[in-house]
Amino acid sequence: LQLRSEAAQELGLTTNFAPTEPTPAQSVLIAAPDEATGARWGEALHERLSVGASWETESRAIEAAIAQDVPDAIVVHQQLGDGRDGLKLLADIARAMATRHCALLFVVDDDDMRTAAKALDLGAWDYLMAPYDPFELAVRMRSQLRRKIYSDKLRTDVQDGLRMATRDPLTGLYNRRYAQHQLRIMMERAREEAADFALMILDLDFFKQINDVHGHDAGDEVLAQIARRLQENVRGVDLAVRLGGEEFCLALPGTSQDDAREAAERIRRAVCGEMFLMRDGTQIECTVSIGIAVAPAGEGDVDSLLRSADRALYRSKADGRDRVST
Ligand code: GH3
Ligand code: MG
Ligand code: MG
Ligand code: MG
Repeated sequence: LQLRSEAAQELGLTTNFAPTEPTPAQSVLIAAPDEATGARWGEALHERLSVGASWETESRAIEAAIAQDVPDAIVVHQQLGDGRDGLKLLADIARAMATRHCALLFVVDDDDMRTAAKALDLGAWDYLMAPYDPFELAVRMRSQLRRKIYSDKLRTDVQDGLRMATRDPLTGLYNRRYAQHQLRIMMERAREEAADFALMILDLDFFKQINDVHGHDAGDEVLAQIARRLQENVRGVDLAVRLGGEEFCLALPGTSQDDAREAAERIRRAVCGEMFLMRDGTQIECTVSIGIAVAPAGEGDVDSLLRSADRALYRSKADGRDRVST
């Protein structure tokens, strides 16, 4: 990027900004006091930083622009074209789910440091005071856009790390370690609400044979498809876990013994009712045995509930598999 401003040269700043890694195309939205200011700033940002810059002067148009495409950075002027308080808009943007990670640059109109301080408190990343020098706007925006790249990357890295720590890579389901922690929380909540809490353990039948006949990769593919079917057949509040191997667990808050039995029958059919289609066209049939345990009003502890579901599972196996036991 080139900062072509004479002011840059006067200040002795380097005019060449050579990013060390490819910079993603970034976009800036300007919430401007009037069309002329919006156009001037937009041009300054576009020319000096080669970012996409658009501007709006009325809160409705600003909100519509954000709803259509969330920008990387938003410049908010203290006084908007329709008389709306820029600080209020800033606060809304900083709080909203869609925009809370946008870089926010606030432009103080009344030359009052207290307004600038308020803007920072409300979530502005930086501020600018009148008179507005397009060069200063570009320089400050450049540094905020860089920050934005690093903060996005950090957030993605943290999310990836969390995902790796809590999920099983083959199926994308939660892993046993995360489940042990989460089941405790779910059961505590059930007890507080005096709501029934149901737990199911699912174990695939004769899965060793599937590996022996079709190969381990085909077995893996069956496990991944089963996980998908499981996920599609539980509610958002339920927890689906791969306990290990070909063993899964489902936690269903607010579910009574009767409801759990009904849900388990439905899940048994949904998960194994249809054959599994491999990439090479092979169809594999597989059944599942399920054991259910319910903690009425959330009473009891997770370990004994798991043990009791495991005993029920054993009965399903002993009684001939492909069935549900309580
Ligand atoms: P049943 O449960 O009905 O008694 O029979 P089973 O054959 O399923 O018995 P068991 O639980 O002893 O064996 C489970 C087999 O699942 C052992 C192993 O070959 C297979 N398995 C476990 N984890 C994986 C995996 O990640 N991928 C594949 N492909 N197979 C797995
Ligand atoms: Mg087994
Ligand atoms: Mg098995
Ligand atoms: Mg097993």
